[in-house]
Formats: sequence, structure tokens, C-alpha cells
Amino acid sequence: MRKLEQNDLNEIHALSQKARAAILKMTTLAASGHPGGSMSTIDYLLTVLHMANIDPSQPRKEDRDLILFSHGHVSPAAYAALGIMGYFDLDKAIAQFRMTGSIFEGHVEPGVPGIEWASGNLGQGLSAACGFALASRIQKIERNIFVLMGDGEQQKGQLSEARRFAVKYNLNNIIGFIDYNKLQISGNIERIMPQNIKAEYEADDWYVLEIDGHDLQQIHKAILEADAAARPTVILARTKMGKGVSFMENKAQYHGAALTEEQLTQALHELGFENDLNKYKQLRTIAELEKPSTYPQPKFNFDTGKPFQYDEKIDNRSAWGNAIADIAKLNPNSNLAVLDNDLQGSLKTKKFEAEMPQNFFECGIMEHHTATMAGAMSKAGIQTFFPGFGVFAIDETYNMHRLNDINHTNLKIVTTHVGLDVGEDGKTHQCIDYLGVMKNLFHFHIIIPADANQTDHIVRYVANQKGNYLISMGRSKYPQIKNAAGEIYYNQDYKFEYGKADQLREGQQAAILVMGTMTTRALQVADKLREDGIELQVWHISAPIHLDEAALKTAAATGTIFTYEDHNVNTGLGNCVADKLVQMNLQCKLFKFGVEDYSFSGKSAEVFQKCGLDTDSVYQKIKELM
Ligand SMILES: Cc1ncc(C[n+]2csc(CCOP(=O)(O)OP(=O)(O)O)c2C)c(N)n1
Repeated sequence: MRKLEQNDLNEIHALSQKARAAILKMTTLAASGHPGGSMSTIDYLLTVLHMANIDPSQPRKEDRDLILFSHGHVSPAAYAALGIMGYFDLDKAIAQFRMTGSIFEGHVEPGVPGIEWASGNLGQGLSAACGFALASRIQKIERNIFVLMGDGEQQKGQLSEARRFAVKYNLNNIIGFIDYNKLQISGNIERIMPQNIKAEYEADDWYVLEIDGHDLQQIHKAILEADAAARPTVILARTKMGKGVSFMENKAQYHGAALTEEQLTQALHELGFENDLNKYKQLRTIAELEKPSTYPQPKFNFDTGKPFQYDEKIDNRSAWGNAIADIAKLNPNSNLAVLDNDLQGSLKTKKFEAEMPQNFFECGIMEHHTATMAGAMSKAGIQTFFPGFGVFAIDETYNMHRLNDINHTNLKIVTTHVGLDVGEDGKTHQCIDYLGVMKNLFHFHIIIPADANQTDHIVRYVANQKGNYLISMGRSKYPQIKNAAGEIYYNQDYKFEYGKADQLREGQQAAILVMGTMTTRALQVADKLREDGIELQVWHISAPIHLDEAALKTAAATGTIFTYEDHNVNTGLGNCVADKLVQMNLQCKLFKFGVEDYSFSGKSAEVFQKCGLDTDSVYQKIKELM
């Protein structure tokens, strides 16, 4: 950490006044934004930028310290400070703030040089810091990770999850700052939600320093102390919202309100500047938008070995556990990690832990934290697998994955217990919306393996992919899928291709489209109908949001498509197929068999029967419809 002299502090003081002027100008120009918290944050932000190991001319240099903004609404402070440090032209940031198409968005985005992580959904930054810290440890990069947070933000529960994690795994290179201005949108933090922030961090065994957040000497000293501390440290910086402009100070209304042009003139005068807003108005009309800064992409090059082949009845989750352990064995000391939320036995990750104990992280029942942390680790270049039951790793954590997706992470989510196939746990544990929920995230690939053999191929395939992937599977043991000749379909010669549908049976009278472990049932239905002389095509759709057009054409040419799934019938495979049929202008009848309400707690076979989704019911329905 760079030590500063008095003349450095004097310079930072002058720069912070300039930054305050920039914050006010950009928010007035955009007629929106968050000047209040930006002005309380700016003194310690500029001090951090002067002390950290960073180089504005190489914003993504490998061993840089990382500075994360958890309270992404202080984007004016971020842009003002980074512009002043030379990451980009400050005038452009002022002129382009919140302009449509500009990188200087309302909440921080990694398209801006110097920004590491998009935020705006409060409460997630500390988890992201943990993810970057774990990644640095695995990659053997020594660095500090600063994370800047609000005080109102401390009300979010995910922060307490992150605090515990940071202490459990000794993430001593995390230095948190809390902008303790005592105000949030609707007024005083004590009135909105009483909380003893200091005591909470101390109770979780953090090292806590409390300082005057506008006193540069105190800030400097606290950062040095935090750097030397053998524990994760948080600096509670007592500040004033709107600091530096008399009529803005300690006024909650300036949390999220820009000054009028008259107010701006007065405020700039107090700060010692002229109002030159007209210059920026002009720049805004002729602005050539800054191009987004690129973020280093990881290169995954794991030895993925040889696929296992299963002949017996086995569950997909065991196949996933075996495959990931095999990859770990073949790639010791690599950038591969697996996380857990107290479900290791069910999720079959014990073999992975035995192979790679240092890269297995037990995160407790803290899924929100884990989802964000996993995203950050993956962005930093660790091939991160986040396994969980569908209801926890998808439904519970959807918003974290949404922010991960916005951050262009490389996350690999592996969910088990999707569909009705969860044993007797009942409706709370039946994730019947995994596809409907996750297909909203534009950069996710969704893969639903048919059996254990295909699961093995898919896990090995995904291990070398960039970007976000979801692999979803049920709980039970199923026989391995066979072709019409009775041979294993997904054998060792099979090659998984994302988006390619697998034709498992031929037929001309109709087609059944199915995904995941429902494939076994669909084959039973088709084989029974064949005995009655009704010949159905059976297609396994492993990538329902990237449907195979050729397969759909062939299926539609029969005149009738049945979709068969243990997913919510309104948002699942049937709807993906319906959409695509219309887009491709294919005409045929479409019948959707799926889950029509929250279901029952019982033995899988009985649950399927009660929902009308067992093979006998579907066989009967198809016979009636043909
Ligand atoms: C999860 C979440 N809930 C609500 C909001 C809306 N919101 C934006 S800022 C804010 C208040 C934050 O207060 P604080 O952390 O004290 O920041 P300051 O007012 O000091 O800038 C709220 C509720 C949000 N961005 N994220």
C-alpha cells in the first residue's frame, strides 16, 4: 500500500473539491442521479485511489488492487474520481453521464475503465469482494480488495452472510468502507431501521475502525492499519451527505436529486468554481460516445478426460459428481472451484472435495451470498460451479444471477431436484419453474440432460466453456436412454453439441418433444403406442432456449407435436416450442402436457400419477387426441 505525505493529502483535498464540482455538474446536466452519497464518499475514494496498486494507463493490469462499488448509485463519485485519476477524459464523463448508450450509466458498469463489477442492487458488493478474494487466492495474486458500501445498505441480510464467509476463509485482504452519513432515501437510518452496524461487524469478528470520513489524515492512517490487519477490516467513515455545499449537507433529499441550474451556480461558487455547464451542454449534443472498456476473458483449457459410460440405473446427480471429480483429478491445482450450501451429500460433491480440498468451499445456508460470490469468482477467471437444489440455486437467488449475468460472468450453475422428481419433500422443494425463470437471463445457456451418460458428456463440455450455463436435473435414478435397437444412446462416441436435439425414435404420425429425465417416460409412452400401431417421433431437447430448427421442422411435418414435461406448463418447454413454431411459420397442432398447479408430497410415481403426467395417463391422452 502506498504511503502518502502531507503534500499528497493537500493534493487530494484539492482534487476532491474538483470531483465535487464534477459530481454536481453531471447530475444537473442529466437532471438526475445521486449527488448526496457521492459527495460523502469522495474524500476516501480519492485517497484509496492514491494508495492502491493501480495504474490508470493499464486499467486491467493483472495484479491490480480491486475497487468495488457496492452502492452503485454513487456512480457520479466513481466517474469523477476515476476521470480525475486519468482512467478516461473527465469532461466526457460529465457530458455523457446517464446519456442513452453511454458507458457512464446511472449505476456503475464494468464498461467503464476502473469499474470491476456492476452494482445497483444493494447488498451484494461484499459477496463479490469475497469472490474476487477467493479467486486471487487460487490464482496466487496478492492484492487488496476495497469495497465501498452505504450505511443504509447495511440493512440487507446478504451482508451478514458475506461477513461470516470472509472471516471463515480469512479473506484479510478485504478492506470495506461504509459511508456512515446516517441518511438514506427516506430519511435517517435509525428511524428507517435501527441497527448497530459497528457491533454487528465486531460480533462477526471483523476488525472495525471508525473515523471522520472527511479527514484525509485519518483516512490515510485507517487504510494503512486495515492493510496490516490480520482480519477482514471495515472502516466506518463518519461523513456528511452532500458534504462541501452548505445547503446540501445532511439533507436526505439530495440522496437522489440533482441541483437546479441556479442551485448549481451557488454550489460551485462555494466550492470555488465558475458554472461552466454550457460547455458540457454543448459537449453532450456532439458527444461521440466512449466505447466500453474490455474485461480480460478467461481461457479455460481443462483436460476433460474420457467420458464414463453407465449401463445401469443411476441418477444424473451422481454422474455430475463423478465427472467433476474426474476433471479435478486430471487438473490438480487448476482454476476450478465447487461451492456448497450445506447439501454436499445430495449434490454429490464429496469426491470433488477429496480430489481438490483447497478449491471446495462450504458456504453454509447462505445462498444469496454464494450466488454473487460464485459470479465474481467466475468473472475473475475461476471455472466456478455452483451446485444446489433448483429452488435454492435458482428461485431463491434469481436476482443475484441476474446481476451476475449483467456482469458477464462465467458461472456454471448445476441444479438437482428440478421438476416433480424430488421424492416426498413436496411442493416447496419442487422447482417446476427453472426454465421459465432462467430463460429471462439473456446470456445464460440452459441444458437439461436426459440421463447419466449425457450428464457426464455435458459436465465435461461445460467445463471448458466461457459464459453462463445452467445444467438442471432431477433427483431419481433412471435407466440409461437407448435407441430403437436397444443400444446406449449417449455412449462414449457421442459428442454433445449445444442446441442440437436428439432423435431417439422415428415415426410419422406425431412427435413428442421432451427434456431431461422425462425422456425415459416419453420413450415408454412412445414404445407402448408403437405396439398399438401409432408411430411417434421422440426428440430429446437438451437446450430448450436454443431450439434445434431442423428438428422442429421434422417434428412439425408430422402435423402434431406433444410436449411432455414436469415443469410449469405455462412457462416451460411447451412454450419455447410454441414460440419457435410461430417464429418459423411452421403449422401443426400442439398439445402441452405439464404441471398445472403446485403439486403434492409423495412418492414420485404417485405424484406423477396425481398430476396426470405418468406414462399411462399421457399414453391415454395421446390416444384420445390422435
Ligand atoms: C436491494 C435494493 N433495494 C432498494 C434499492 C433502492 N435504493 C437505492 S439507494 C437506496 C438507499 C441507500 O441508502 P445508503 O446506503 O445509506 O446510501 P446513501 O443514501 O448514503 O447514498 C435505496 C433504498 C436498491 N438500489 N437496491
